[in-house]
Amino acid sequence: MLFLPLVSKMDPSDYVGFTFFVGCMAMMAASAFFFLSIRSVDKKWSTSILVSGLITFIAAVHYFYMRDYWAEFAESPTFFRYIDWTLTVPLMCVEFFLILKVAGAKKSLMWKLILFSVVMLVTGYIGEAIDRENAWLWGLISGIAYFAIVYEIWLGKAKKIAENAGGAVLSAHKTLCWFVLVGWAIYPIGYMAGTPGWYDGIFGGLNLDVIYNLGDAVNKIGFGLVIYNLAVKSSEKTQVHNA
Ligand SMILES: *C/C=C(C)/C=C/C=C(C)/C=C/C1=C(C)CCCC1(C)C
Repeated sequence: MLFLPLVSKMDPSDYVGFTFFVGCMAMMAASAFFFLSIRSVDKKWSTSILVSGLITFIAAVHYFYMRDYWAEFAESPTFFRYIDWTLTVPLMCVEFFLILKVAGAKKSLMWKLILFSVVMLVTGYIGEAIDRENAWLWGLISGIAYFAIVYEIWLGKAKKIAENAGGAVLSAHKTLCWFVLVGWAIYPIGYMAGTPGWYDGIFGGLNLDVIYNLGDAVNKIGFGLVIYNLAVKSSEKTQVHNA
């Protein structure tokens, strides 16, 4: 029988591999934190915290594979990366819906955000893995879908619902909006660093995977912590009311 090692040898000077390794650990630790926090918040927030934990847990498993793939082939694990995103980014759209649901958000808002995010990721994958010649064009289409998400949450219906809700929900919504505008903008930089195009001279020297790994740590763990904070804050309030 063929013996397949579970752990590949890692070069101590391989800083890209290091970020995969640390990313895997950070995602695991965050998952444990979110899962164990579920019972300490109000019941109405438990699903939101659960989804935060699922996002980092799905990422942890993918990072385990991506770390190994990188160590074995010294090549970007594009396929695993995009499967990870295709599962976790729609879940982040679900998070927007879950926190606004208490203020009367409809499911159609969630599906709209999910649809935009799938368009964003599928076109990004085509540009990165299939039609690299036209990476700039696929990146542009992906970018338009990204801006559709930004528009919807910053200025569209989601914003109105958040404003009606006010209080902790509004401030959590605002923080998540900033994550999408600034935190998610890290990804197109990684894309431009890793695909050929007119932007080669600007981002060509950077490593795509290091940028994506940084983006994932900021966005997946940070996003979850914002929701955790909202849940804890508004659970405290209800406890005071009950007392
Ligand atoms: C946890 C993973 C997250 C939050 C991933 C987000 C990914 C993006 C916002 C990717 C966006 C892209 C563009 C806006 C244009 C170039 C192609 C992409 C897919 C890298």
